[in-house]
Order: sequence, then C-alpha cells, then structure tokens
Amino acid sequence: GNFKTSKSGIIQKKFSEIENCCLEKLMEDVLKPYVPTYHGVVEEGTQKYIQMEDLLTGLEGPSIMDCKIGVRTYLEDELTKARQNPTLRKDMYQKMVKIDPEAPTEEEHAQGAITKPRYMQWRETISSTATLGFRIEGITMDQRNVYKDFKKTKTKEQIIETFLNFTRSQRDVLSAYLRRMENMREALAQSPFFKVHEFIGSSLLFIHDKTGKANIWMIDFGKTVPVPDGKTLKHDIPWEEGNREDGYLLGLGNLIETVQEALKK
Ligand code: 4IP
Ligand code: MN
Repeated sequence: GNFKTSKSGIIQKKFSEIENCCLEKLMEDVLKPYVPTYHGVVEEGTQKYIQMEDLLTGLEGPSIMDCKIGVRTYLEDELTKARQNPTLRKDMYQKMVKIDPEAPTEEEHAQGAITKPRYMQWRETISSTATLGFRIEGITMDQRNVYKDFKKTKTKEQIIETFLNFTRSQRDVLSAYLRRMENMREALAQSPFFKVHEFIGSSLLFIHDKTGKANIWMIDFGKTVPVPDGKTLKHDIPWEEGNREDGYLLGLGNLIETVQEALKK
C-alpha cells in the first residue's frame, strides 16, 4: 500500500508533491484542526515519505468510515488528456464488468477497454457521488472487519442505514459527527486555502471508538490543486467543464442532512 507506520503516533505515506504542498499550507490555515498534523518529509533509500499524525493513536478498537467528497473524482486535465490521446484501460473495463456486465457499450465490449474518465464518471453515477456529492468508500468496524462493498450505495436511505450500522445507532456518536461537520463548514467558509483549491478525490475520515470518542478528518490531498491565478471556487455549485468546481460543500451539506436524518430514526 501507500502507508507505513513508523515511530508511534506517526504514519508515513508515499510522497506526493501535490499532497505535501497542501499539507504545508494547511498547517497555516484555519483548516488546521481538521487535518492530520503534518510532520515533514523523510527519505528512506530511494523512497520519500510524508509523515503525519496517526489519527488512531490512543483510540480503543476504532471504527472508521472513508467518504470520498465532491461531485467529481477526476481532474479536468485527465479529461483533456483522454480526449487528445485516449489511453484505453483494460483494468478499468474489467472493474466495470465485474460490477455490472451490462454497463459497457458494444464498442467498449469489443475493445475490452475504456478510458479513465469514462470509468470514473460511471462510478460517480452508480454511487451517490453524482447526486449527493459524496460516496462511502469503505468501513472498518472495531479495527477488524473491513467492508468495501459500497460501489452501488446510492440513495439517501441506503446511506442513512449505513451510518446507523457504522455507529450502531449511538446518538452521542452521531451528534458528535454532526457538530464536527457544522464546525468544519464554518471553517471552510473562512479558509483562504479552500477558496483557491480544487478538491478532487479527497476524503472525510469518520473515526469513533469504544469509549465514545468521535472525530472527522480531512484527508487525501493527492489531487487537491490550486486554481489558476486570481480565480476562486464556490464549491457549492454544479460542475461544468471549465469551471473546475468540485461540489465539496454540496457533499458536506448532504452528509450533514444524512446524519441529521439518521438521528431522527
Ligand atoms: C480507482 O477506482 C480510484 O478512483 C482511485 O482513486 C483512482 O486513483 C484510480 O485510478 C481508480 O482506478 P476504484 O475505486 O473504482 O478502484 P483513490 O486513489 O482516491 O482511491 P487516482 O490516481 O485517480 O487517485 P488509477 O488511474 O490510479 O487506476
Ligand atoms: Mn481516498
């Protein structure tokens, strides 16, 4: 994988220039309390690693949910490249067929391959990404059982159910998650970093443990890129090609509503 644990309290992730740059800037931003603390770069042999706070330190049997946030999961550049010089991906065709053998067109079946944006857009529409601006990627319960079968989890009802299972309907945990997201939304509104970065493929990591600690973190900035000079993003309007909007706040708003509805059950 991309991770290594080193001395206790710190994890190492394979170096990415883009992610490293984000973490450096985020340590000086109002979003700092929502991001794992950054501890610089280390080199081991030929591989560089980003060091950051291990979010699981001190927790007892943590349960973790990864929600990928935003209405779009690929960069506009990837779309442009795929048009100019389409790279056909057999692996992505195979992943598509495995989920739904009917999904590829006749032409795609014949070539046995699809482009990356085609695959990513399709994944957005079979999940809740395209409609709700976030999707559940995976859950670990009690630090043991891993569930990854959420590719077709799409409706609000399915997601509310998943939140209730994930939290075992503990109201204090759901309420803590709700408060954290409301505070996060206020910080995002104040954040200079957020204004000028397009967040693609970034996640919110929900973590609670047996003692009832519950927190949410912004993670994965490998495709969080600055927008061109002087431009800013709103994050709460639909994406149209060229506007570079990511729908981050649409997703957060829908996540907040989902947890509010889970609390009513
Ligand atoms: C994966 O699809 C995820 O979207 C990856 O995003 C993405 O990596 C992969 O693209 C893509 O194949 P599935 O989840 O359906 O398997 P993430 O890393 O956020 O999980 P990128 O590089 O776009 O982040 P490729 O090109 O790495 O295969
Ligand atoms: Mn991710």
